[in-house]
Amino acid sequence: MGIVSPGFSGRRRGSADLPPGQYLVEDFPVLSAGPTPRVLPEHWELTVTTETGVVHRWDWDAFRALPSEEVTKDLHCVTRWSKLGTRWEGVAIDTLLEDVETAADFAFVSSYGGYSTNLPLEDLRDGQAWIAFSYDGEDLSPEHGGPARLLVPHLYLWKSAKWVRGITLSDTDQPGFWETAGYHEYGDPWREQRYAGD
Ligand SMILES: Nc1nc2c(c(=O)[nH]1)N[C@H]1C(S)=C(S)[C@@H](COP(=O)(O)O)O[C@H]1N2
Ligand SMILES: [Mo]
Repeated sequence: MGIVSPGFSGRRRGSADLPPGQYLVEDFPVLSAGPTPRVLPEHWELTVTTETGVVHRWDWDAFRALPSEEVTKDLHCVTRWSKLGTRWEGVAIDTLLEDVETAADFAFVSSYGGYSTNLPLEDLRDGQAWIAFSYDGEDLSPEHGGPARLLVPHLYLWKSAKWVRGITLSDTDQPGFWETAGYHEYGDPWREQRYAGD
C-alpha cells in the first residue's frame, strides 16, 4: 500500500504519467524557433487545402463560431520537459474536417512566421487534435501561439504548431521544420521517438 491514498480530488499525478526520459515542470516554458509573430484576429485566417486543391477557409469570426471543446492534456517536449494537466479550449480538427472531402494520408501544417510540421492525418482525427485559442481560461498568449495553435498532445510538442495558418492534406509525406533538421517524422513520446531512426 502506498502512503498517499487516492483522495476526493483524484489520483496523484507523477512519474507514471511521464514518458521515458522526461521530467516534470510546473511553469510553462516557451519554445520558439524564431520571433513571435503578432497576428491580429482581424488579419487571421485558417485554411485546409485538400489533395485535389480545394481550399476551405475560416476567418476569425467563422472559426470562433464553430463548436469548441475544453480539454485537459499532458504536454511532452522533446527537450525533456513535460507539463501535466494543462487546460485548453479549442475547435477539434474533426469539426474543421466535417465538410472536407479527402482521402489523404498526410497533413502538412504551416504557421505564420514560417514554421511547419508534418504528421499522419489520422493523428489529427478522432478527438486527438484541436486548434486551441484559449489556455487555462484565458485567451492564448502570443508566446504560446495565440491567437490560435495546433494542439496534438499525444505527440511531442513540436508537432503542436503555434500561430497555425494552414493545413495541407496530401498523399505524400513532406517533412516540416524540425523533421527536416533530423527530428523523428512521427514523434511518439511513449516510444521516445526523438530523432530520425529512433
Ligand atoms: N510556429 C511554431 N510552433 C511551434 C514552435 C515554433 O518554434 N514555432 N516550437 C515547437 C516546439 S519545439 C515546442 S516544444 C512547442 C512549445 O510550445 P510553447 O512555447 O507553448 O511551450 O511549440 C511547438 N510549436
Ligand atoms: Mo520542443
